[in-house]
Amino acid sequence: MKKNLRIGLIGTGFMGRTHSNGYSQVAHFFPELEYRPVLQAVCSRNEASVKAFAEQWGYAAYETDWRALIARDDIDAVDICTPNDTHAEIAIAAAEAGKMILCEKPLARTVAEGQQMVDAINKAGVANTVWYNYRRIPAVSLAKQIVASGKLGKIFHYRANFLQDWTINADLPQGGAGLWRMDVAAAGSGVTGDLLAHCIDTAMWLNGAIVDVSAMTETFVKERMHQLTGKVEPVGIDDACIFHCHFANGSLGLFESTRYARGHKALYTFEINGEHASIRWDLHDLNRLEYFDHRDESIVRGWRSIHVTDGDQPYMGKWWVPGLGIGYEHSFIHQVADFLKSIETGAPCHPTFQDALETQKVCEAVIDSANARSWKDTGVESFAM
Ligand code: SOE
Repeated sequence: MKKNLRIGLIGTGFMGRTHSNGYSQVAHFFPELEYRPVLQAVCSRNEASVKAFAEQWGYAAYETDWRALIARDDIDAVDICTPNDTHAEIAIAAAEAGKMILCEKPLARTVAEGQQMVDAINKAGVANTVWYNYRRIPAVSLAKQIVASGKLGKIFHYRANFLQDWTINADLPQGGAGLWRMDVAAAGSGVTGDLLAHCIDTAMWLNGAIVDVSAMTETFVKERMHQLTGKVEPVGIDDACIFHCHFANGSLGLFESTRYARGHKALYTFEINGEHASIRWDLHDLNRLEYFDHRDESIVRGWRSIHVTDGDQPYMGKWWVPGLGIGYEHSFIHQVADFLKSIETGAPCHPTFQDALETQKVCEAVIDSANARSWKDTGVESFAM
């Protein structure tokens, strides 16, 4: 007999859909799990749209006030898919109500907010996770296995990019529904919290703590019309950010993110160079992991492209047959599966709020470094790998 995990989802945008799909699919592909998510209630301020969302995805009920959703005693886990400025308030209230919490990335706008969230979940002792979903793309999980096996040897370099081009138009307004990522009050930062946070989470998971950073940021369009006030207002987010850093293991890191790279929609790539071998990955070809091993016989030595679709590679035994790929949405299904498993075993589901707070510390040090034009220590002492 399966146990139900009754989900209360807050926020019905892009992420609300990816998570709902995760809950809907997980039992089909991970039938062995003891817990099964139940789409109990969804919440969003606009009644017509939340009602339509509930019908479309099969939620049993809907609310238009998140406090009402948290107050329901038929909800076990609260999933926060709202803009960043609401994460702390909702998460703290959910923890006080004894709910498990799944929170969209980044954890918060600032380290101070994130720390309050960590304190709240620690006090309540509730299960928690943050949706840094890219870890759970099978090729990225395979990269983790390869690094952990020591095949790369001593690591020298970690390099990552996350490039987009959707904000180049100077007439694009800032703020409000769909565009809150452009408003520093709602988002906390621009590409640093939205995109580099993903790269930092993956990087620290694969290569350990980032100890200090030197960054530069740029805001290419200085003023934009604010959708909520109707006025032209200064833009406070970073449109682009480049930083370099030291990892605790002695390797050097180089990171770049922008929303002004014409032609790139969501190009997340990373490369790791070690003493013996290197690996690289590209979100646009997400089923593949590139691997180069200097120890190969010289006449056949070269970059090999591993199609990560075999049953003995991470997560792939759950899907089709070898050779057939999966997509972006599967990373969320995998995170739901891992969260359900963690409830079963009592082990944490990484990245936890604490892990995401460490990522937040790096993001904040990056912004501080760019503003001060100087190196900043991150304060990250260790990272759960
Ligand atoms: C922004 O465009 C965005 O949707 C991020 O918010 C997501 O976290 C990233 O995965 C894709 O891009």
